[in-house]
Amino acid sequence: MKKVTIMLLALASICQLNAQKLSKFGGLTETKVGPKTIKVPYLNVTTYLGYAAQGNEDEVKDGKKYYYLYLWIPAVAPELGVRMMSPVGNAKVKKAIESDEFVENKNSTAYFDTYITLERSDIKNKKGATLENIQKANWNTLARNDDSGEMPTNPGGRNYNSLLRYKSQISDPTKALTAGLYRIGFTTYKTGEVEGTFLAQIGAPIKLPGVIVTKDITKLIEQLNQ
Ligand SMILES: [Ca+2]
Repeated sequence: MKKVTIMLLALASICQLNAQKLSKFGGLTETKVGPKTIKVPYLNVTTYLGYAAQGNEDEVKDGKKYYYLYLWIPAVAPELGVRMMSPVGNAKVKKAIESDEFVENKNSTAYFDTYITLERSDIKNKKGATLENIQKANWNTLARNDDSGEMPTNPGGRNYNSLLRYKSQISDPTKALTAGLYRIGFTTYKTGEVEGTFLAQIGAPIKLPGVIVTKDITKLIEQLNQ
């Protein structure tokens, strides 16, 4: 009897871990592994752990509160992938950038239905990345996603987390993934409050040393000038 209980407990804890288990972040390139076709994992993956809460939104658009993560891409990328899930839960990730808000709220069980956009600005080099320029930059949405079946379900068992992949379109300078300032916009699908911990990952099929991900424009400028 005792053995059965221990086995059940072990099984339950495995299930709980699996609930938030993130698979490798695969890109658009596929390869055959035996009989299976798989998406080749991105070579460069940057992870950011954050916490969104009432009142710290960056913008309100169409009744939705938007939060932004600024992303500096140091070189031409053939493709970018972005995925986000909430809450962070038990997800295990190596070398994640932990924001102060996340560290202060890491035990929070609050989560939200994510919705992401990948946007590029008209700022293409470090010299142009001044506070004034960033505040008045023009942003062009390259891709967006609400719910992805490739992501772990939320604690309610729903497929509400997001994933997008975007291939550079070199023929059009406004759609090409050249070096410069990008941002990931996130909100909840529904209008209203956004609250909870979240994990955001940015993947690229090539090594991109010097990728910066931050919520703070001042920190971004500091890091660019280091
Ligand atoms: Ca969603």
